[in-house]
Amino acid sequence: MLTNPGADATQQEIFEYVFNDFLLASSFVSNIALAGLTILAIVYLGRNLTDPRAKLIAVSVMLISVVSISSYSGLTSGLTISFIEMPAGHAAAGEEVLTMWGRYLTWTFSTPFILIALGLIAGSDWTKITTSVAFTIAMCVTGLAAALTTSSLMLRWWWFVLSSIFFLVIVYIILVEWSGEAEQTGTGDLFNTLKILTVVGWFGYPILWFLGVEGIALLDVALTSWGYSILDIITKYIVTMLIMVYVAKEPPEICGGSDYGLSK
Ligand code: RET
Repeated sequence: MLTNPGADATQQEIFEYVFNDFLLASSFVSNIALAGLTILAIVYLGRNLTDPRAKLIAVSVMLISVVSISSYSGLTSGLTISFIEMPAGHAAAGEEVLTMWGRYLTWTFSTPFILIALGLIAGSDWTKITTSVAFTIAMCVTGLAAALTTSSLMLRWWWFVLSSIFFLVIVYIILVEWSGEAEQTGTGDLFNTLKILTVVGWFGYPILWFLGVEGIALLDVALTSWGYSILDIITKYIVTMLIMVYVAKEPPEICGGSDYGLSK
């Protein structure tokens, strides 16, 4: 049943391929369910919020799951999956391998909201928050380029190196800049937990990319996909829940007052 539909596969063939592989399909569907539950939990926990800055953090974390539910729907339907031929020298050279390029594309939209929420909790400024957002977009788009480059193996790895350099900028902002700021803001305890979950979790993505079919092809597609899905559970839903439980109490450390963010 699991015959490879190849590079000219129709969307329906990809859809059927995904659903013939229980492990692969469940790695998508479970995340649709979790993203949906997380959105409902945010609505519930945030129902009494009044402070505009606390609400901004709640909206940011909600958007992570809004992007996620859409991303996994795209993968499930086969819309954002393709079979692409690997270049010469790759472990699967000449074969057409399943590439979940929708993941890399949608991280471009989800990771900025994780960083906005973290930066606001640390009490950082918009210069650093915007810098981290710009670099995560650069990291995800170059990661997408790495996955979709079929002309040369060297260029795939060059994109990977570029993306990794952008990633290190983000790691620096979180570990050095925001950690220090969070101590001063008084959110150090929560930020410390979020920082560990985020930095450790985020390092898992390039490691999986490296070990999976995109990289040295040590892990098969379904295992790689579950790897990403588990990392998503940690870096998105668990991080979101920790943030929302804290923000729901509207502690003064994260509140901005009723005129916060007014544009007049
Ligand atoms: C890639 C491959 C190229 C090198 C690097 C990567 C890093 C990806 C990361 C993704 C984080 C995603 C999250 C998604 C949540 O929605 C693109 C895998 C460095 C860090 C947190």
